[in-house]
Amino acid sequence: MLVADAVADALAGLGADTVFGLVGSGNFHVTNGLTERGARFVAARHECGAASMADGWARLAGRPGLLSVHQGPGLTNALTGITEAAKSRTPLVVLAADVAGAAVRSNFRIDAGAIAAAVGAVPERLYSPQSAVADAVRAYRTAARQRRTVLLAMPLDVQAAQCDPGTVPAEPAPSPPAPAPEAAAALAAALATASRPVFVAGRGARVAAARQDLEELAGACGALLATSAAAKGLFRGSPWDLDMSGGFASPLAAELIGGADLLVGWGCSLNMWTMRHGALIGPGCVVVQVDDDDAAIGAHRPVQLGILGDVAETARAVTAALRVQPPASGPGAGYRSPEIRQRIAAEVRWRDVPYADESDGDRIDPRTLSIGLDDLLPGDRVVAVDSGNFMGYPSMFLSVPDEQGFCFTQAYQSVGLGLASAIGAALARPDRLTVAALGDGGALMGVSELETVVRLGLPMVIVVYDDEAYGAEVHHFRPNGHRLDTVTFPPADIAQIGRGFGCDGVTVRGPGDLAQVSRWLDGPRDRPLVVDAKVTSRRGSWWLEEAFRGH
Ligand SMILES: Cc1ncc(C[n+]2csc(CCOP(=O)(O)OP(=O)(O)O)c2C)c(N)n1
Ligand SMILES: [Mg+2]
Repeated sequence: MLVADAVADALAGLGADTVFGLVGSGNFHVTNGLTERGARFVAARHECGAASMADGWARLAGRPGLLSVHQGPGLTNALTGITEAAKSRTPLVVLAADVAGAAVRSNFRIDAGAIAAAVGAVPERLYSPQSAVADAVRAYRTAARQRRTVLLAMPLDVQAAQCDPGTVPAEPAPSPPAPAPEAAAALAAALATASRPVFVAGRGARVAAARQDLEELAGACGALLATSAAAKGLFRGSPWDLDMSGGFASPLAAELIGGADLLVGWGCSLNMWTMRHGALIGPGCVVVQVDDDDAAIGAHRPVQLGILGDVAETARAVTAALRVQPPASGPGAGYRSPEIRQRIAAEVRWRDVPYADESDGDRIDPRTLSIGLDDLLPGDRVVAVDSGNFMGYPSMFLSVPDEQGFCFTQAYQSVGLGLASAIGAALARPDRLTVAALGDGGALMGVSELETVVRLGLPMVIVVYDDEAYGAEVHHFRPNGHRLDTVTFPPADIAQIGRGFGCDGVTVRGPGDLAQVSRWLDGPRDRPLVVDAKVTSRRGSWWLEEAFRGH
């Protein structure tokens, strides 16, 4: 069998059924091999878009995504999306064609392994025709089991050779790691005596599907519940849900998290974003971190207790330990009181925080826009957000039904990945309406994938927070009186650009214009909708200052 076919065979046999990419001669056979074995191929218009589609898809499908690219420029074009996936621990296999070993002077030659290592991906390679199937299987299993982005370089000479396909040995997936019993007991003891415990659940809680176990434990010790942005929506519907911790926390959430005497990060790195550079950790607060990755514990801030273990396994073990030594204040007391419950119900949502609407007839206040959209768009939605000054508005004002309703590709803080990640998310969750929230800069950077949205017939709403600028830079530098002509642009008719690609396009300058969005929602939704929202930009967003402190 041809190695390219044998590799496709092995990957399909492991469950790979969706592959994103852009096909050149070097990845033609392996991509066709996958489709011949029943996989769906999604063609992107730029490799970076393909990478972000695979990333968004894998986040919501909960399985490794596949990305197929041509050697050389096909790979380098994809690098920003690959880097985001690697930093987010997205399980992803990059099928990257590579030049033949002897093609020393090929113009396509780059050091694929060095590139993978440089951006935090795992370098892998089809080393020989005989090892190719084992190499591909190892790449896929590393992605799936270690949640890594793996770059599988596929030299053309190896791909074109013959091999004995053999069989892929079945290997049951290892069980998630349980915590040491003493560590679980120590956390139970801390929770039993805490007066104001708060749980902050991150990506590790999301991938461990740990909601129920965490809620049970939180109920037993009276903890309030929050998430990092990566796990937004995890506790949706709980009366004790504070939504996101960090720069996007509402004033009440920040107050209650800041008042904790015990804070437990569950699969959450407690980084500068989630903890506002430590400002959300009150004086004397004890910090505990639970993670299945030893290196993550204490990496961003000192913790008094670190527990190595899977989030769900650990939550269950601590709940069991707490039964042996229940809280002195009685089960379920802790931070939970009728007054706090009432305040959370009335104040924790950003849309319930009073603000002075700055809409001026020509441009709409981004908060007013987001609240208006939150009212109009069906609740069963996925919100995918690009990077920029605008990014907090959709993140904070658009509610999501659960942790599968938010796609936040911000680990690399790159502008321009939002639309493509929304395409991946939409393909993973066709049962939901996908909303891509972009800035005008990110929208125009990733605009080639508008054709993909149209071609795939995705009923997507693409909202562009259009301030005709790289707003993040404008607001960062304007206060010091710098020249801003490098970061400001003349108006662009983004609705018309959308129509050019085959979308419906509407321009929103005030709340009344949102009726056009209602009409689209009431219609057949047979083409995507681009909403060019001309937003006010009198001031920088309040989370932006926080962000620039991290530069
Ligand atoms: C690929 C990339 N290039 C440049 C930057 C620096 N940068 C951060 S935010 C931003 C502005 C993005 O503009 P836009 O999408 O319109 O969002 P806005 O800030 O205006 O809300 C830029 C250029 C980046 N983060 N990523
Ligand atoms: Mg902008």
